[in-house]
Amino acid sequence: MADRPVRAAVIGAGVAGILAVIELRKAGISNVVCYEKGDRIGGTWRDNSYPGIACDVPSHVYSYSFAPNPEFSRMFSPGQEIQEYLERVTDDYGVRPHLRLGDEVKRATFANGVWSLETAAGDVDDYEIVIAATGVLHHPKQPAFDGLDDFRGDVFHSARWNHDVELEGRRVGVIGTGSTAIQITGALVDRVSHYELFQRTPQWVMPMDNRPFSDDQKATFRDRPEQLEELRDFLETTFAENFADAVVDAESEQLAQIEETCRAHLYGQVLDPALRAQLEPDYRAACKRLVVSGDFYQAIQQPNAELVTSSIEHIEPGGIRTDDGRLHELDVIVLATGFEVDRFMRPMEIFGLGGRSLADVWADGPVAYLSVSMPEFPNLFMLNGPNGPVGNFSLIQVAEIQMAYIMKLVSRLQSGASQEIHATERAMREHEELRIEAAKSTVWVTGCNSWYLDDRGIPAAWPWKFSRFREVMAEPDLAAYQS
Ligand code: N01
Repeated sequence: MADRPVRAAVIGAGVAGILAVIELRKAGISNVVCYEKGDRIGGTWRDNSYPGIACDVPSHVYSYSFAPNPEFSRMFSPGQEIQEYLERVTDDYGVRPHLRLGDEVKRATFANGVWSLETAAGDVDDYEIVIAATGVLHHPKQPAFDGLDDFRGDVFHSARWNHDVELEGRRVGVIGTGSTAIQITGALVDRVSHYELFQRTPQWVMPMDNRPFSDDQKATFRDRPEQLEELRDFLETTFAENFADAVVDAESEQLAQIEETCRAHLYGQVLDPALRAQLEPDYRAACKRLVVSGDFYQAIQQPNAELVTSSIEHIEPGGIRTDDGRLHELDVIVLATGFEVDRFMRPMEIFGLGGRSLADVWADGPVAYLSVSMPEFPNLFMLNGPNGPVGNFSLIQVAEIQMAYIMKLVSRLQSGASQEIHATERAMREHEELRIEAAKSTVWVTGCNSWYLDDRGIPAAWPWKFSRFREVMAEPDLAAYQS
């Protein structure tokens, strides 16, 4: 019997949204609209253009399995290259005609078997299926520093870099020591007259050897795709075994090795005992999201660089006043202060069966069954949704695994085997209980504060090995679904 025609909406044209369009089309669904509030595709890679931006997951893993890219310049490629790669995939895989750029979805309401999506422009369109690919690190977090508005110089968030602001020869202060600030430090110190890094909490830094691929290597990848595939397999396996599996077992040997590597990195690179003491965390490596950098320690020791460890008291017209009474005079302040990580699809208003509101369901924090489905929100699926594998993972790889799973549910909708499919309340609750219990063995709860932790101090992440993620996501357990 022929599949019934279904219409699908994808919200967001970042790495996951582009993938969703490709996979829906591959399954014969041609009526696909991808809404993107920005004016370009790319998500994170469009929004983040700060100096030094690179992906610290190896590029050949941080790329689509079906679209290998022999041209990546380095093991860890710069952000611009990733954006270009995504633009190319968008063209090559026919995603472009499905895009509605600059079109923000404000509301989604489910009634009579269809989702009605309402955009900021006031358009309303109906779809049987909605894939939310709205990203995780999406809404910049701007702490309310007293006096920030009085600052005479320029100030902007790292994810909203103002490229009109001159940096050469100026005094620049960067607030934060997450992955972003560490990358900025390496790229900016040599360009500015004076550089200050405002650290609230020190970070463990994993060394990174980021040599370029030679022309010969790239030619081999081009001519012998099986070699590139082998490299990808190797990187995936080593990454999962040595890192992803280590962080979910705080007692693991691999984690001890990561800690040893980070400590040796610090002690090998920073010889001044006072500075080293300021840079040495008092919590376990990878408790916070592990920072990876080959140049941070050298950069922060440059004569024009300073690590500021006194707390920020307030900001005034001339700069940042710290609680030791000192005024740090600055021309530019960069807020590398992270993201509101619990937003996901919000602030979109989403109403499921019987007018059930997502805002109410998520009032105490975002929750979903296996990150992809929520009870009473039929035929709405999420990519990189709540409590999935985050952190030092390839979110492209994660999204591919989730999308393959979602497509198995979608095929039931296409065939008519199901009309409305959504996880049961019971399945979601049972999954949550197991997840919260398993999180107790992870390194994320060993005594640090991080964006992984939700308001209750529970890691909002997948707390098991990556192999378990693959196993569970291989085939939907239909008993966990109402359909
Ligand atoms: O943000 P963060 P990020 N006063 O939340 C500090 C991914 N990423 O943009 O640690 C003073 O990690 C805060 O201090 P503390 C990656 O997953 C990937 O750097 O909370 N300081 C912290 O130091 C990463 O984890 C790549 O004490 C304040 C910093 O701001 C995620 O994005 C590259 C403050 C925020 O760090 C987020 O990284 C870059 C305040 N009021 C990012 N509020 C890749 O390579 C916050 N801070 C793939």
